[in-house]
Amino acid sequence: MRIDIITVLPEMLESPLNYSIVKRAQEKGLAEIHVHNLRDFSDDKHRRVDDYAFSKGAGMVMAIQPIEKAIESLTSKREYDEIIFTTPDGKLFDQKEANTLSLKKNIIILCGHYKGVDQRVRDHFITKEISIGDYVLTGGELAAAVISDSVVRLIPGVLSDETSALTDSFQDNLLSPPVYTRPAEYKGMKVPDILLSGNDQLVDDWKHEQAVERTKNLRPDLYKKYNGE
Ligand code: 6GU
Repeated sequence: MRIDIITVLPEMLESPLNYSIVKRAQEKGLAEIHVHNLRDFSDDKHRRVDDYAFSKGAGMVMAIQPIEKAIESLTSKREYDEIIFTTPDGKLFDQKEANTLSLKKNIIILCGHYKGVDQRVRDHFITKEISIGDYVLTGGELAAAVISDSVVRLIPGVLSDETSALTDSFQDNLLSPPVYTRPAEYKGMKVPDILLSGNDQLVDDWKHEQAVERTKNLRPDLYKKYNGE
């Protein structure tokens, strides 16, 4: 899978996507992440990418020209499955969307900034608008990093069996059960006996029970979905 990210702050995206599983996915050739500086596509002599809104008091708006040029420079080279815009008024991102995106070949993520982007960009170039939660970030860069991270780890071959996405929280609308490692007892705090029993069936039943209990207590909204409500 190839992800092209268009941003006014490329430095903000270099580091978060160069660690751990996402780094390994790129080294294994399973994912390619390319970050592009929007300013490089501005025809303005000062490399400006924003301008005043037509309506008073609306602040600065990302202009259409550099965005069209940046997108065109990519779409002229290969076909893209989605052109995503990160924005607080987009559709809420979730694990289902991450699963869907992980099956795509090429995607573009345009990071929102300032007061917004010229509506013509959204109407004519963007195929999907995504928000990562009901709060406001200073820009779409962290959202693009969140989306890329959650999508890349789902690409087949990226995770080992041990860390398989099948056991992730949210995969079946259940939170993960608690986990423990050695020692079996630390300063009087004990690991549940059942985990030391060696009975795989009992342990699996216990884990499922714990996952259901945790979900019921911590995420009643998810628990409803789990029960098919
Ligand atoms: Cl995608 N962008 C911004 N600026 N704020 C957000 C967001 C995106 N998602 C949640 N808050």
